[in-house]
Amino acid sequence: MIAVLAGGVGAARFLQGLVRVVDPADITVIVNTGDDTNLHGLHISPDLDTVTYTLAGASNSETGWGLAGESFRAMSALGRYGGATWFNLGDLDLGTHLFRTGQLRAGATLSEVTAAITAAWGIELRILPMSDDPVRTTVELSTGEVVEFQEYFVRLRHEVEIASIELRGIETARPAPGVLEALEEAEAIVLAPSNPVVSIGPILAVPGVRGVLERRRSAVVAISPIVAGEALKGPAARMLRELGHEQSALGVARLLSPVIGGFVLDEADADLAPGVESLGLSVRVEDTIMRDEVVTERLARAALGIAGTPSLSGGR
Ligand code: FO1
Repeated sequence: MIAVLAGGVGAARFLQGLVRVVDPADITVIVNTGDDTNLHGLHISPDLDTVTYTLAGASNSETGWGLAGESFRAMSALGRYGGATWFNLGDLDLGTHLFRTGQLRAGATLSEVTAAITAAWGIELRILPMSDDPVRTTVELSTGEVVEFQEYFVRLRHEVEIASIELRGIETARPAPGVLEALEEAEAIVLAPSNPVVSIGPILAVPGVRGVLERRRSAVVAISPIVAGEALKGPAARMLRELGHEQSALGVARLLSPVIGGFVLDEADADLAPGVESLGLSVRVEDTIMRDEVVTERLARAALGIAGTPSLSGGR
């Protein structure tokens, strides 16, 4: 079994390649819930939904989030009343939020709701939230103002400088059922190419998770979400810099080095390989720009190869 720590869009793209290499029934994805938010009385789990919709082949491929073929009639109706419309919830997407919110209110756990949603989409991989307890990533801007993650990412379009990140509720959050077992049993654990601070970070911060990865680091491999100093999507690069880390793939390797044994760099960063190796990590240099599923499949094989599971990666 392969375990994957996943955020949103980049992780979902990677998983599309992984399922071409590993039987989906042998994959457990542990998804960040720090991006979750409550809007209009609805509980929204963006990373869980992005992974689910993408693996169901139903996601909006331009944006990477939400559903293909969406309409936004409910949002325009909401706008009439002055409701918040900066977070675009499509009419079909609202079906997911209505179901999840109703189930949670009726006493179901986030894990139970997630299992129902992924089953309804016919997804074979096991998709687990990192925790069933509420964790909310908040961002302190350099102005001192503190905003919830989606306010920072969407309403402010992450065009503001940040001073710090806080994970509200993380101290009392328990790993969701199956999370620690999956991390203990996995032949390989892959940190998908997601934002190391606000996507991978919250998962590592769930009490109990970091300890397992530290102990099993030789089976853990990360794929750099930063190529030539930039993120392919989102604010990961500038967040690294603003939080005092080096804004490069080497900066990511350094940040993750206590919990990984291997690191996949993009070809553009081949010159950083010696620096990554000096952290005690084994390195693979690959094309990590996931423009299509062939590239993504090869990336998945490379990641599994470096984690010491060549058998699973098609005997590369
Ligand atoms: N991202 C945006 O940039 N603009 C949006 O209006 C937006 C709406 C949205 C609705 C549902 C959902 O699941 C995700 C949505 N996202 C939107 C993406 C989301 O903010 C990010 O994908 C994650 O939080 C970061 O990984």
